[in-house]
Amino acid sequence: MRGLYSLGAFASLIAAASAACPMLTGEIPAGSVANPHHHGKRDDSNASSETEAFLSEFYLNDNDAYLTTDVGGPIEDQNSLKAGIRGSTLLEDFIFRQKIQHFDHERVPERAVHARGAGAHGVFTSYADWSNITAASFLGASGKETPTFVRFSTVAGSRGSADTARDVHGFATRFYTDEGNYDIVGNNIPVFFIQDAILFPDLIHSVKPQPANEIPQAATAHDTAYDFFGQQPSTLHTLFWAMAGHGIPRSFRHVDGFGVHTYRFVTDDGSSKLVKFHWTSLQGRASLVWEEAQATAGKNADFMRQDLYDSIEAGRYPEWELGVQIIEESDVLSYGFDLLDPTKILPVEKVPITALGKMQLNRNPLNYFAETEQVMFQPGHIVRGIDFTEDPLLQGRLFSYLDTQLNRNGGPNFEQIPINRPRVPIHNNNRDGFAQMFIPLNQAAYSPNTLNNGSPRQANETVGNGFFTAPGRSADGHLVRATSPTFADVWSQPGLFYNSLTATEQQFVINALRFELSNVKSEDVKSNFITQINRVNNTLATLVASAIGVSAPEPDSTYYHSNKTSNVGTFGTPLKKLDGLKVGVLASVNGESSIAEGQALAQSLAGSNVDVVIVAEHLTSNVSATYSGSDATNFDAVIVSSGAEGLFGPQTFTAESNTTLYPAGRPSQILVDAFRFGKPVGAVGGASAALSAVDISTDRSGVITGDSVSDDFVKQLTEDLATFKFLDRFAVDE
Ligand code: HDE
Repeated sequence: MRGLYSLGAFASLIAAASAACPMLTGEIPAGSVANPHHHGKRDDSNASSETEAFLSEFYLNDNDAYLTTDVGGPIEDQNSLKAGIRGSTLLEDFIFRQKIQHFDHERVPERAVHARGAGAHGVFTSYADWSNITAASFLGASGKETPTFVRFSTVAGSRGSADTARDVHGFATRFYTDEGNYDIVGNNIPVFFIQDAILFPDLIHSVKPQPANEIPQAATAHDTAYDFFGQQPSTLHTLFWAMAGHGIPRSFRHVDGFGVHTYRFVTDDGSSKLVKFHWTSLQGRASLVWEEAQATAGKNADFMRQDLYDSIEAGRYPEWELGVQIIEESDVLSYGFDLLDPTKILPVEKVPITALGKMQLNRNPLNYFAETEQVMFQPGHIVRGIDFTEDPLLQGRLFSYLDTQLNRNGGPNFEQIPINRPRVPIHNNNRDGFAQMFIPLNQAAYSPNTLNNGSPRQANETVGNGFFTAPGRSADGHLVRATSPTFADVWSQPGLFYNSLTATEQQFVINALRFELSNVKSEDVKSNFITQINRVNNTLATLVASAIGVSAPEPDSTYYHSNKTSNVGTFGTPLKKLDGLKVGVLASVNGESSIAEGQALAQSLAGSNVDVVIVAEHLTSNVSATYSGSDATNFDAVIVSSGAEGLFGPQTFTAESNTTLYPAGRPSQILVDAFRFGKPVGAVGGASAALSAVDISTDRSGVITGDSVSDDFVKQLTEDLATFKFLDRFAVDE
């Protein structure tokens, strides 16, 4: 029997929809729509073409078409129907009514959390046959490709909030495997704020804007958030990660991802192991600094979605390696904490990461709403070979995602939306509901049945591999409402994280907490929070307290230790790739070789996939940005080219040198801000006068000068871009 929910059924549906008016348009057959995004160096792997073939069934193309109503009637005039040329408009105008009505219903509820995000399609390739550790089919052969879709997000802000708000970042991945959809709904921080899902509404209510005035947007810097953090110290570990660079990444391409919970891998023969998932960015980790993130939010609220979109359009496909820490079931309590506790990391020194495969994101969505907004990730989307654990946070999530998605979609049929549909046929007895997209033919919609020859029947090894729960799992015990004593120590690991940061990164955490708490009004909330972080580290607590008018706390040393782990910061390790980084060349249309130097630099950096943006007073065929439209936040490094030096320094503020083309002092501001934000800066030839005009010493690290755009100059700039941030520009408390 043909798969009930096969593509064929959809093809005809879409053919009907896309032929705006066959009579008038001459028909647009389904599947004939060219993808306007065929360019770049997207690999033509099987999985990429599978995505193209699958999604193109649903494209709706308006090329060379006449307007119609939703039910297909041609529309020949776009004025509303009026009684007399000056009105009123008539209620009988169904064309008007339908158009306005559809518009009135365009919005669906945004996600309760993670409302702001950006997505992309990709391909996952397994490095090997991993059937020794999991029966998951997408990990079953070396080189096996599986289409994916990823959505990155912030958590607290609403859908229109700024990308660079300080926050945990979502990293949700869907694998369209040949045994159904599998989602890893993870974050860029490996731990979470709470240990029991029942506290999730409390956590989110506390970090969302204050109830009375809906202030502040996308920020934890307010009373309710710190009240909760101070009362619920399990939040501290995640909060510390968010206050460090992880809360303000340079881009989605520069974050790692984590499954957070411990999961299970199960083999065909039923043996299971515990695993923790890691996505490691092959671009490297990179972060903004706080002032830069704040400025970026104002200058370009779309900073991170733009970066992801542009990188993919340019064929610079970001990549991540998927790895797991593998732990014996019997070791669940062997590492000094409970692996079921999602507020803990398992240090890589204890269990290293085994790399399983690689994901490349290589295709932008063609319609934000249809794909990125309508993708519905669930921790419960699981496949054979992977299983849950008893982590009480995970258990609660298994309920929440489907539940909230029912609310967002008005019914259960959202799994039939193109971005959510598995790439395998669906057969079951689920029926009806709002917006059912199929026409089920089976008259015996129940099981067992004889009238449809027992179909659809249970999967087994001969007709399909069925999902199974790890046979070794068991559960018993008294019914209790309690937290396990193995979850009790919530202070040691924030300390482990903090100890493992460089001095400057520690200072960033201190400064971040000072900033956040200086926005808190309640003295009780401030001092309660200091009491909690004082259990982590007395120096940290004292330094934060000193800036917010709270007296220095006495040491509270029960949990103090000097243990460290590695690889938890965002600074200090050079980037692995420079793809998509931007160098701003501050030039002048009047400088003789100013623009030519920018072009030379562009040529030299093209091999590293670094973009050069030439900035000058006004646009020309060789100048792509103006001083009025530019800002240090647009660039990862800033170089002044020779002949532009006259635009820098105090003289910009004199009446003679003032110009209406850009705000007074803008070129200097870009240079100074780039330096303050820790970026490489430099000057060619006589433009070093620009550096001295703004008091930037050429002795400082990350300050590059040269007589010309020589090989040495380019080499230094390339190295400095990989260093990314020069931390000696930031003061540290002694
Ligand atoms: Fe989520 N989370 N979450 N979360 N979460 C949602 O589901 C929830 C948690 C994460 O790009 C919601 O469909 C509860 C941890 C991501 O579409 C909602 C708990 C982690 C996304 C929900 C958690 C996450 C969500 C809102 C505590 C990292 C966005 C819309 C038990 C491992 C996915 C939706 C996307 C979204 C509930 C905790 C990651 C309300 C109850 C831990 C990346 O169902």
